[in-house]
Amino acid sequence: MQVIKYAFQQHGDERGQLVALEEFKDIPFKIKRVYYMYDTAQGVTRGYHAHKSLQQILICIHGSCKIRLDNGKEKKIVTLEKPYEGLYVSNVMWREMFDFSSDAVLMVLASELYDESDYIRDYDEFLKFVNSKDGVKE
Ligand code: T46
Repeated sequence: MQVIKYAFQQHGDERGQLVALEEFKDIPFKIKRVYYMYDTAQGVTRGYHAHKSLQQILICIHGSCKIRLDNGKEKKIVTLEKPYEGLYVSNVMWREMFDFSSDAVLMVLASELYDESDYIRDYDEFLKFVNSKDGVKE
């Protein structure tokens, strides 16, 4: 499994840092939605689902957290701890977010509007979806 972690350009000067993200330039899709999570209780794991179509970039703009990615065949854990790093999470990828620091703010740039019907929240159903896609040319 290939993990795509972007290091965004930082526009730094004596005043501090600034990161600018533009769709189709820094982000490989049109950004239709932005959401973020914070005040995550210690020990909590979020996610436990995949998406049929949604693509996202996860950026831990403050603090740190870990992301477990699972494509149905392989699992990888990625740490996000820098505000200029972005993790690309493709569709058909099971994700779990955990180990949030108490000050973590995890921001997500999403390719689609919120749509509950795009979620696969059952792991066995996810594996079936992965297998049904094998051999299908996209
Ligand atoms: C994902 C990971 C990284 C909305 O009303 N609009 C939204 O855009 C979102 C994302 C959520 N919600 C509501 C739905 C639930 O009642 O907010 C509540 C919490 O959502 P959820 O339990 O899905 O949150 P996470 O942290 O498990 O997952 C979220 C995203 O839903 C998901 O797409 O990939 O973050």
